[in-house]
Amino acid sequence: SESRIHCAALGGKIMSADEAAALIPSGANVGMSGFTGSGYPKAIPAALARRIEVENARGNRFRIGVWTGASTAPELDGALAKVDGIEMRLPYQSDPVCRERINAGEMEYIDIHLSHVAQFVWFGFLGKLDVAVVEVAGVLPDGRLIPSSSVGNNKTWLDQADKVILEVNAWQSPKLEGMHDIYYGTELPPYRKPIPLVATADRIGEPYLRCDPDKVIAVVETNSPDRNSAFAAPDESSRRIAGHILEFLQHEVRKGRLPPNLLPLQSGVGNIANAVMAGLNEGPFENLSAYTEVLQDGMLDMIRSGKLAHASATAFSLSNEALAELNANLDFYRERIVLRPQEISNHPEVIRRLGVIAMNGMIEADIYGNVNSTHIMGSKIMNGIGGSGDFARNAYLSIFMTPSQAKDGALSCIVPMVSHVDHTEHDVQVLVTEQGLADLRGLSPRQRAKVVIDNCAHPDFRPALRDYFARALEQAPGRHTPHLLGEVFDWHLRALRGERM
Ligand code: 0RQ
Repeated sequence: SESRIHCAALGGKIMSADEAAALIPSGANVGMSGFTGSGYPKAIPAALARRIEVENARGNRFRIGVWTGASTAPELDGALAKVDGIEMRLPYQSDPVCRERINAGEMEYIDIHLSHVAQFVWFGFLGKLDVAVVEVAGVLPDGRLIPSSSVGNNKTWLDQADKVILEVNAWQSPKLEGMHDIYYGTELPPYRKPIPLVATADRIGEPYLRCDPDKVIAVVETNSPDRNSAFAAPDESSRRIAGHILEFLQHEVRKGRLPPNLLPLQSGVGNIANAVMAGLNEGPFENLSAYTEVLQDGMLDMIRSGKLAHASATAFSLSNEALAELNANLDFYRERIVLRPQEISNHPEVIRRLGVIAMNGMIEADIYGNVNSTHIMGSKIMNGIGGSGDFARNAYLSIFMTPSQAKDGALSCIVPMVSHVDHTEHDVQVLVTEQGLADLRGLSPRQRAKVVIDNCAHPDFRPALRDYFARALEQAPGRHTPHLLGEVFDWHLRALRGERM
């Protein structure tokens, strides 16, 4: 097959994944590409894991820091976590092996807003980035890089790392060229300028990643697919959640608070988010746009049907079938999709300016509207905050959604007080479960509690929530946000004992 590496200076650095992995020292902070299962390096993490296993067997502790865009795949997070090769992981993961290590206290993990990562590295807040390992779709004669199926933090990794290792993946479509928009205008304070992006389709940068060829120490050729995320057909609960959201958006249009084609949509990961997109695809709205971080199957369907005129994201997260559809029609999709660095896709300034409608999943919400997106029973991490905070805080409308119950009805996802807070009551405007939708705008805490219990809680848990709230109103020392501190976590404590909440 024809080589994707058109730069003579880099052609001489082609080697095997094992040879490249041997160039990464223990203790290094490694910035890897990858975002929600796309565009991650396919060969070097596994080679590194093999090397780590050998070193560990010899009694030499070998661990690295792994920084990424967001979640990756079993071949990266899973392989390195399995051999206990990760000292520090940031800013987001969703791998079962990784999660187990973190929750066992065997791996450090920092859960960071995705828009913060690049600037924290530039500010020097996270220490030195030693090596970048970045998957690309090709190399131009002058050394510039054609980005892969995600952009994530790659620009920052390539700029900040002392050494760069490239994986050139021939499996990625060459037609990705031209889809990306890499913005190089982010100066550091106090020299920052406004980001000149005023519509989702705007291109403000260039289609390639810059890379100093002198810093490249290895180039590895691969030919491997991205991890696929299979989506379940929307279940009854997801369809009802989607239905409530659609009805609400139509209501907002009638009230004149949203234009007929809405405002740019952001949608999180998972089956509920996908169901909402499926609902919108059948719904009455036309000429929609998206300013989001992950582009799932549902949005691709909407682009194909013409409902969604344009989408801006930082990565794809597609099923096998959707990926095949994308790659077969890239000329069509390239006109309608732009992939940006995550510091731009998730930038508070841009999200606020565009007036994004943010829709994200949650683990639990409390009666006053605080949201927990990350922790099971207050201490066990699930995935991470990801981009949900970037969007929720700055959105025109911030919507959080979940089924009203978890674990076959043993747990209520509406509780007196969340066991961990990711999004405070100040950043949450709408809560949705299959039971209904709570519009919290303009409501005081006491008013919110009533609406959240009546509209969102499962009927089985409503009496206990009403009882708690009534007694808190009577007995709490303050009547603004009434709580009974002595019993507020009894719900979670019951669950931890294996009882029904
Ligand atoms: O656990 O798989 O062990 O049964 O939590 O729950 O219902 O499968 O929900 O896949 O939509 O994920 C918040 C995790 C929801 C996700 C979260 C248990 C439940 C199950 C998952 P099991 P579901 P989803 C942009 C936006 C943060 C990042 C984000 C997330 C598991 O949406 O990671 O928003 N969000 N990014 O059983 C105990 C409860 C529970 C519970 C659910 N109340 N108590 N366990 N579970 N509710 C994308 C990026 O940023 C990259």
